[in-house]
Amino acid sequence: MKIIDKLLLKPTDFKPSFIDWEIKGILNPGAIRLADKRVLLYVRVAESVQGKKGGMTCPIMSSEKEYKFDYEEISKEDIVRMGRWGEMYLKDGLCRLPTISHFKKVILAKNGFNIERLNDKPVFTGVPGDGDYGVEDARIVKNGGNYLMTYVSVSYNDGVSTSLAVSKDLVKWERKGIIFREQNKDAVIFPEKIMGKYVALHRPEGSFEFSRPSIWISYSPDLIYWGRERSIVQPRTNGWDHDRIGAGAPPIKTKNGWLEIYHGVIKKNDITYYNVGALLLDLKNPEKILARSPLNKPLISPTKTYEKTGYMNNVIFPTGAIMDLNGKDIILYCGGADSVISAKKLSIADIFKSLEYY
Ligand code: MAN
Repeated sequence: MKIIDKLLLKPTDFKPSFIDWEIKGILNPGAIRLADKRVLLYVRVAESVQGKKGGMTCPIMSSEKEYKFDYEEISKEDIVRMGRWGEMYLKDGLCRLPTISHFKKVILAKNGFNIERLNDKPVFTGVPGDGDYGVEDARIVKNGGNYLMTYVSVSYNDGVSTSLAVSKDLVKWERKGIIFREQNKDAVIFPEKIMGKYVALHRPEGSFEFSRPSIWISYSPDLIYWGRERSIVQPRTNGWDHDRIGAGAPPIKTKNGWLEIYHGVIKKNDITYYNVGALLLDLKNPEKILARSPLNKPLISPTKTYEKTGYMNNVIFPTGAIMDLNGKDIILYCGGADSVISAKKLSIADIFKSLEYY
């Protein structure tokens, strides 16, 4: 498959929020084409604060209005073990993150590849009760007259949930709170209602694991109350998407069906890989899977240096997709190794050719 790939953004392109903070990653952006055809990204900035005596300092949002924090000091003695992302599992059974994230705005030229403007000011952050420990992985879609943004909110009482914010102008966001409760990530909303309902894909996770984390569908009359849920796409035994999967970018409408770009995870010889694949869902009934990237052939694998090495090695994580102005290609915006953002242009015809049809 021919892919035009560009490393778009990296931590050194931005200034940390405070002088004693450090940017660990610029990753997993929401993307939307603006009315003037330029492209807006909401990039996730993950920052860390060095703790005292080898421990960790966890900032916790303390203000509705300003980017201001209280700090939880975590001493080395309190940490029982560290997770894959450096999450700290503490003696009292709770977990804390090594980074806190917010969104910054980037404007790209019409071609989706050239940076026109970077803004160091946070444009969307957690607030107390909605992302006390930050907001992550925006997915932005236009539905009717509204821009809808789903994002992971990591909160003191509500854990790792998915929240929704709605905007008319991509400037003022109205927070609607949690729409998919913990633990739930990778939620994307379709760009239009189907059979009179809003439709979302999301990825709940439980600790009582009968099944591996999969992509679920959910419907809503009003964007607030979601239901009629079921798992519609599952990880596959012996596939590149064996361990867990999650929706990537909001679905794109094509004449053949909804094109959904998703990520799949597999651990091989103790190394974890995040690959990218595609799904084609029926336009009228998105529960019906028409086609999928084959078991042995993801659409894109982490082969670039900036996907193989970084904060989390071997990760490509697509969260944004827009149509190229030629109407034939899509441009994906992906996190690379949880450290950087790349833009990748692929032809939709090539994607369709690569799929296995059911
Ligand atoms: C995982 C990773 C991190 C993220 C946390 C909390 O550990 O996806 O990037 O910060 O979950 O959502």
